[in-house]
Amino acid sequence: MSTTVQAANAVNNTTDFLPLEGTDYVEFYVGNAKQAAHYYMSAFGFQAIAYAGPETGMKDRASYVVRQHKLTFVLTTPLRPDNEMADHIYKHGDGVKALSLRVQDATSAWQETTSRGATSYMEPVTMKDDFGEVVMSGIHTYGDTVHLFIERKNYTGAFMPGYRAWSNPYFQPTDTGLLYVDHCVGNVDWNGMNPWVKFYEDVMGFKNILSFDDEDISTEYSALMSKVMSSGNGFVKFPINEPAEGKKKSQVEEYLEFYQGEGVQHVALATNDIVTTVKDLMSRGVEFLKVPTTYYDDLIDRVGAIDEDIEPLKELGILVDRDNEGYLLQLFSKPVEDRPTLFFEIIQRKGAKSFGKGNFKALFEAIEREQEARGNL
Ligand code: TYF
Ligand code: FE
Repeated sequence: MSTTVQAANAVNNTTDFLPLEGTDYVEFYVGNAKQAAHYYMSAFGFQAIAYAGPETGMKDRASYVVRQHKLTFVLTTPLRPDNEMADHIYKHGDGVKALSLRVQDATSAWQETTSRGATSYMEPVTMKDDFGEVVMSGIHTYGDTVHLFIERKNYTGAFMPGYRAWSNPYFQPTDTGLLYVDHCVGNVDWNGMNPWVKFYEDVMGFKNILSFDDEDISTEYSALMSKVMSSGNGFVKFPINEPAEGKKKSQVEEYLEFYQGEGVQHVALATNDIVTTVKDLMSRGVEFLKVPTTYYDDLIDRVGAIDEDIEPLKELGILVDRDNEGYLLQLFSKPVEDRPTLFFEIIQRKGAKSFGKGNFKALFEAIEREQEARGNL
């Protein structure tokens, strides 16, 4: 057991060559963006915000922007087969293409990262319309995933130039209390974790704040290793998983097989009231992993006193873990596509800055039951 908790890097000042203000949006490449947008609205409680497509001058795609508090998703689909979007969907199925990061200066972000070895995805471009100006640039990360740097200046339009405001007065689902992106996890190839840790350190100035080795997180079957990378100010956190040798196939291996390579495994969405949020999501059809009810028998012995009643947590299957600074509540959805690839985590932090190590065993056993049912263990 060699979990290492390194000092929180509170000291962040002029040395941060890539100051990030947070996640601007997550863009998904999907087979049918119209229907995917409807799913995130009806099931997760997002609101319609903006649309881009042939009607707005984007001939090759349709993109729907949906939002809930500070959480913005873009659902994009190609309208023809001969492009990068169609290739992405053919290979990976629906998945995350871009983890877009808000910056003050997208030109500097691109220069600082590409000069440190990042491969350019998109040179800085300035986009203008009647509502102002947005500058965007981008670099490649693991697999076919990219980071876009978004500089919004004082842009006042619905989303960005190229998009128009979109809403449907007859369909405005209530929100489910999802607030912002807490972290985004990448699954990378065998022996890929340390090279990608080095990439986030060298190219983006991130720090490794937590590490889990295969001893920490091997269950009877699957095994993995994980290192959590954090931006200097802690606003952006990217854990990186790689598979480890276990008795049977690692859940990370299953992902790599079905995603046909490296990619985003889960996006963790923050709430201030996980019981209400999860009840609401369940009633709208979002499916979650279940742990055995024995998990709750000794919960208070393991995590100490908590503000919440145990009964609703048990009923919904919500997991709890504690660290030096507080505790957290979390729950994981089943994959949201037919391939066992991307899923969501719902997380409520009550002081804790960790990732739920105390839940790994119960969680990974729940994942393995699903793997088993799919015949992939
Ligand atoms: O983000 C994390 O580290 C936690 C735990 O396959 C986790 O949510 C790690 C790996 C995994 C599922 C969850
Ligand atoms: Fe997580």
